[in-house]
Formats: sequence, C-alpha cells, structure tokens
Amino acid sequence: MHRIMNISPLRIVRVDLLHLRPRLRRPFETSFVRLDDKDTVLVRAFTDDGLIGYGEAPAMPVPYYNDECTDTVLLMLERYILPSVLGVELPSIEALQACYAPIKGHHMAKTGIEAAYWHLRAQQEARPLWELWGGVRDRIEAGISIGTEATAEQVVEKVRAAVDAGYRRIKVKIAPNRDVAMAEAIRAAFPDIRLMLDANSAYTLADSDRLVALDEFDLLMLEQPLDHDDIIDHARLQEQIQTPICLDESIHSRADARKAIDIGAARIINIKPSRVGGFWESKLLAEDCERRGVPVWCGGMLETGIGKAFNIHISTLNNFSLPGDTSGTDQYFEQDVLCQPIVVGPDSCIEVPTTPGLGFEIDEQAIRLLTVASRRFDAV
Ligand code: OSB
Ligand code: MG
Repeated sequence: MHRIMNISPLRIVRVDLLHLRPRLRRPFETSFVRLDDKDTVLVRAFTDDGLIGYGEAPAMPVPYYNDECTDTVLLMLERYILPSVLGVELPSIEALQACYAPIKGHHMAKTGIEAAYWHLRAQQEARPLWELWGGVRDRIEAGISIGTEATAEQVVEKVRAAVDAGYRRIKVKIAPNRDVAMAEAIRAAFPDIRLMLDANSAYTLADSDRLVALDEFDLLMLEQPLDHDDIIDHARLQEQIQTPICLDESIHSRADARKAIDIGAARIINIKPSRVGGFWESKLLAEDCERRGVPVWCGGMLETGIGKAFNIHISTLNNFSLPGDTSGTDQYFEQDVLCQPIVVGPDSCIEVPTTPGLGFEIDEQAIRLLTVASRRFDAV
C-alpha cells in the first residue's frame, strides 16, 4: 500500500486550454441558476517524452455555485498556474502542488492541471488511475441529480424517468416553496428509493420549520441547506433535524471538513475533487473523514465524460461508501467527449475500468466540435 510513488521524472512542456460548450440534453435548474449549456475547460498537457494527458476544470459558467467560473478558470490557469508548472521537473504530486501553492483558492482551475498530471502518471506507470490512489472497488454505485421543476408533478415525472433508467439513489434540487410538497409527492410515488435533497444554500435558520418538516420523508441526507460559507448555522440546524446534513459548498479543504465535523455541522461530506483542490486532496480528505467515521461521496459539476471518468476512479476509495452524483454520460450532453459512453448497469452501478490510464478513450473529434476557444502554452 505505501510503496514510494511517483519517483520517475515528469515534465509538462506544453498545455492547451480548451473552452468547450456542450449542450445539455435537458436544461438543469437549481436554486441558483438555470443552464442550457455547460461551459467547461479541458486541460491538455504534453510531456517532453510524448505523453498526452487530459484534465477538466469544471467550474460553472457563472460564479453562482462557488466563486469560480469558466472565465476565472481560464484566467488563473493562463496567468498564474500554468506558468508555475510548465517546464518544471515533477517527481511527485507534492511537487506539482508546490508549484501553485502560493495561489490562494481557485481550486477548480488547479484541478484542471492536477487531473492532467494524474492522467499522465497513470499512463507513464501503465496502471489504472484508481490503483495509483489506492482504490478498493471494481464498481461504483451511480446516482442522479435532478434539477428543480415548477411543479411537484414535473419532478415526480423526472424521478420516474430516473428510476426507469435504473437509478436507485436519487437526489432532487429544492428551493424555498419547492420543497416539502415536492418531497411528499416523490415519497408518495416512490416509497422505496434512496432519496436525498440538495438546497444549494437556499435557506436560512429562519426557515428551520420547513427543514424540520423534511424529516418525515426518510431522506438519506439534506445537502447544503444554509449559506455557502457557513458551518456554524449548519451545526445549529443539525441539532433541530433528524436528517443527516451533508455539506457541499462550505467545504473547500481538509481543515474545513475537520471543523465542520468537530462542531456537528456535517455527518456526511460531499467531496467534489474540483472544489477541494484536486484528487490528491480528495483522497486525503476522505481518509481524514474515515478516521472520524464520517462517510463521503463524490459530487459532480456536470462534468463531461473526462471529468466523470476521474470521478469514477476516486469513488473507488474505501470511504466513498455512499453513491455519488455520477450518472451515465447519456444523462448529460447531446455530444460527450468519450468514444464510448459511461454506462449504468441494471445493478445501478458503473464498472471501473482496469486498463491503464483513464480507462476511457477520448474522442478528439468531439472535443474539436465542442471547442469554442483554445490557446496553447509552451514551456519557455
Ligand atoms: O450542488 O451538487 C451540486 C451541479 C452543478 C453545481 C452544483 C451541483 C451540481 C449537481 C450535479 O448537483 C451533479 C452532477 O454532475 O450530476
Ligand atoms: Mg450540492
């Protein structure tokens, strides 16, 4: 398990930043935005010995989920992150992180290059990514995140479609006045599904009556009900409700998770690798939580198949013991960037690839078609 990793040299000498705009098959609506397209940034990194690695920096097009967005990801990579990495000898993940450690925040931008680094490493070592990270599962449980709808009937129809497509763990977005009645309607129609709700910070403690009312619906968890930068009020709320609170937006680091767990603000953590600054941080964070008996799951940012492939690999780690927001690629975009779709089987699981590297073939032609802007950066 603890063999010395990443001792062979790796040097990134060129990076292409690709701004893609894939069209969603269905608009995605949350308490903070409604999207028809999902802008995203792919980082294509080249080593001096001819390997090509991809990473995704999957920020939203607007800074309404967190304080990053597609434009800041591009700016930070271009101005600060790539210049710190290009041409540098990278013997380890720590060496890579050290390049951009002085830059505060911008975790999604950093994750773009970090993911590309891991893709390169996995190819260099000819091993599947999950093996580099110490994964223990050969399949991961899928889940689906359903946007909010104007009426309870519409939400129930979407849940029905998800159940019919084989999903057994279903998350639904809620917002004030699109909450208790919706949960009630979903539960009435589907007494047995594993159901959870995500508020994306749409409530305050003054709404605690509505949130207490959700206890009736046997929810797996309630995700991020309160402010995006709060943990204190979440601890107060958790004292009032039975449903376990899961934090998403509030957790940017291992330290955030430690504090939230310490004060009782979260019984479950949603780890989005891009939100916490990469896959290595995600692994360490998941292990911290494991020591404290707190399960985690891998969240999603409506990534393309490339980002989802990384998320599948990280979900194989032991403490990712709850199904996350990884759906089949057919749930997201009209055109994806993988040659073969990511498929959810009848057991509601996705098989983890055993081939070296990312384990999914990348469709360069599709990437070209979806790219709205690109720029090339070379080591000087
Ligand atoms: O809060 O989990 C969230 C998508 C964009 C921004 C925030 C969230 C989400 C999702 C979608 O819920 C998860 C997915 O990628 O399937
Ligand atoms: Mg969330």
